[in-house]
Amino acid sequence: MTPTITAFESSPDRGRGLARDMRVRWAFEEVGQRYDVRLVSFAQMKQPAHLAVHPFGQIPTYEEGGLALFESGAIVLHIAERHPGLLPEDPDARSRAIGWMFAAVNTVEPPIVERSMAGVLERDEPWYEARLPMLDERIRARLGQLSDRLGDSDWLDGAFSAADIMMVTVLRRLDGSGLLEAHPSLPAYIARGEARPAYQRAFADQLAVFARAQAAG
Ligand SMILES: N[C@@H](CCC(=O)N[C@@H](CS)C(=O)NCC(=O)O)C(=O)O
Repeated sequence: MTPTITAFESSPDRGRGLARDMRVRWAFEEVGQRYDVRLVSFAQMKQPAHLAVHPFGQIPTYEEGGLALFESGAIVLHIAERHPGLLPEDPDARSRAIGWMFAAVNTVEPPIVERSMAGVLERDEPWYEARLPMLDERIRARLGQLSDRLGDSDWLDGAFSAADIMMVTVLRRLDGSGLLEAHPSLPAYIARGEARPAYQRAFADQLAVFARAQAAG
């Protein structure tokens, strides 16, 4: 059965591939699994039909037969566990890769999301300018630590894995912030991910959704 995921009908990032369906699309492309996409509006995401699949009214979701999943990390892990190629065979290496997936969403992503949400929701507040350096500093600290660990390696822990899908897509959310450039290994790491044919197919597919939405007005 072909899995179906959900994605924004009209992505607020205007096709930059920053929404979290991108990491799921990329994982599907890496393993060569076909998938369908159901596009949802912001209003539809808050309706009972979508809330039955995603309790927080967000995208992405994953449905296949009787299985319904939410949380992009859980979905990518599910794909990686059912197809070869995205997690190491060796049990210890596999556990480390899964650990890096958690690190991406639980340690690196939160300060990045907080900064971008502040930019959207607090930009006109009197405290915004004073708070921004504190938010930036929290991100800088994480980027420094990540860059130290990555060193000269191509990927987080040996061969490319689902962990790199998660980390690259998390770091891409900093595009345009000016925060990545202090650690040249990180833009290079992102570029290695973006150069993968599977990434490019996933990116083109999500961009086509945005282009169609624009054309439809
Ligand atoms: N932790 C969740 C976050 C999901 C999330 O924040 N999705 C965003 C799009 S990238 C969304 O649906 N935003 C709309 C909303 O929250 O109303 C995951 O990784 O799947």
